[in-house]
Amino acid sequence: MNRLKDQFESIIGPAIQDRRDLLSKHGDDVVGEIKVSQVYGGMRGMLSMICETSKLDVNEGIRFRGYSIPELQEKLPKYPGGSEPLPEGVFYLMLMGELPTEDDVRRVSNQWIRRSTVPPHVFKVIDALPEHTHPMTQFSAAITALRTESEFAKAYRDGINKKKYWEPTYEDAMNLIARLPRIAAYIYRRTYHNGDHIEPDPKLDWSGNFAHMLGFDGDEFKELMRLYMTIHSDHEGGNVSAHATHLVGSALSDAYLSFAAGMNGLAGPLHGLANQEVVRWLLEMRSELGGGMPTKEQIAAYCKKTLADGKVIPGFGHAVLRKTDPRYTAQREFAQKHMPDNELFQIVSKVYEVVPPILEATGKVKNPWPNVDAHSGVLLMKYGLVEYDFYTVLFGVSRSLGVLTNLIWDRATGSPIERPGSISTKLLREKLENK
Ligand code: NMX
Ligand code: MLT
Repeated sequence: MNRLKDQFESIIGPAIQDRRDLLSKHGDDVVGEIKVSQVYGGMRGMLSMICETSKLDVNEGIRFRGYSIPELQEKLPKYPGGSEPLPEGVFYLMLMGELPTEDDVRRVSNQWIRRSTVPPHVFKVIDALPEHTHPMTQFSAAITALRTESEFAKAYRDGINKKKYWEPTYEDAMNLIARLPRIAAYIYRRTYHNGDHIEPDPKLDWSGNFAHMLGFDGDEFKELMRLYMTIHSDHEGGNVSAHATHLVGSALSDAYLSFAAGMNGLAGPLHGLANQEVVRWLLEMRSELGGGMPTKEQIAAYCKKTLADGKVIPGFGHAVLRKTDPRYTAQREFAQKHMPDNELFQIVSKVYEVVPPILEATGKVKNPWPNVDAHSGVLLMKYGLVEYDFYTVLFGVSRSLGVLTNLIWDRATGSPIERPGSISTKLLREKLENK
């Protein structure tokens, strides 16, 4: 018996009915207008899809099923002796729409342990790539290789009824989430530790075991992983990794293909790769300035040079947020608690003071405040995970929780193939000027 799956099944019917009611009452109501600037401007602010798991407020940041990050930190179950939320809990919350009990979280943990064996051919695919291959490329290739295990692909070939699509999708999502830490740790150990791999410890939780397989067994690092995996898990539906997963999934591509698409999007420097770029930028700045603690004036000059060179300051700005990202704040609080004297943390804090007015002064940056990626790297550096090219893989492991939950919901509610319209500039001009 799979209690979580049964519980989920029991909420599908009411959710579908709820959508039907809304559509029958308001199907022709207008929820927004589309400006030409939005059509050219990356569809910014266009309300165009449903995402049940989380919602981003421009000022307050992300809420998971209505709960802010501080609320998650307070209300979600913790590892015994720990103080950070378990990501198993945020997964349950996103899937079920309600806070989990300690038992619910333990059951999710157990499910993922039970499903965590990675078939050997996936490791062979990773090993076939040159060792210098970027970790995100290895990650994406491994996820695609794991597709051999897709229950949805098999069920579809066997002629499954569309009402049942969600069932093998649930199985694929749970199996994939369970296996990602092992795959990610394998890539890390292969790339940076001479292939000296570490066997999983099934007594640990999902994040604790991930930390262990990476080679970091300290309690503080495990707590960091629990926080990290919780706060990176979802950011409503329109961000590149979530949207790419949803888009590809809408063609009934299985969870493996869809998630690999999302990860290929996360690997872009304006999205998840920004976490490695931040550390690269900080270290380059420190080394160009001769090492040690830079002054605010030196940081300001370096930022202006970055902008003058036609580059972005990584870790700052956001397509939706207009205030400091609460994920940044949660990580800052972790640093204040565990590593207040750390030099890189102090540099990050100074950068936080210096950058916003400089970006504001450009007159074009809509959000001068730091995002999640501005802080994550320095925490990892402190515990010895210094190979920053790997950081986006950590983001990806966490992001699986949100985007795959959404894929389950997409299948459960019969979400259609996504197919927005497009137009050429010539035709748009004719449409606008000949009206
Ligand atoms: N440094 C320099 N210029 C910036 C920055 C920044 N941090 N943020 C925005 N701008 C520029 C942007 O490039 C654009 O310039 P142009 O008109 O010459 O093309 C202008 O300001 C207006 O951009 P916005 O409307 O403010 O931002 P947009 O919604 O287009 O992009 C980001 C959002 C996040 C892509 C952008 O702020 C950025 O490139 N930030 C740095 C990279 C980063 O930290 N990405 C991580 C985002 C979070 N995540 O994990 O995904
Ligand atoms: C994310 O977590 O996906 C990023 O903050 C980007 C976004 O929301 O657009």
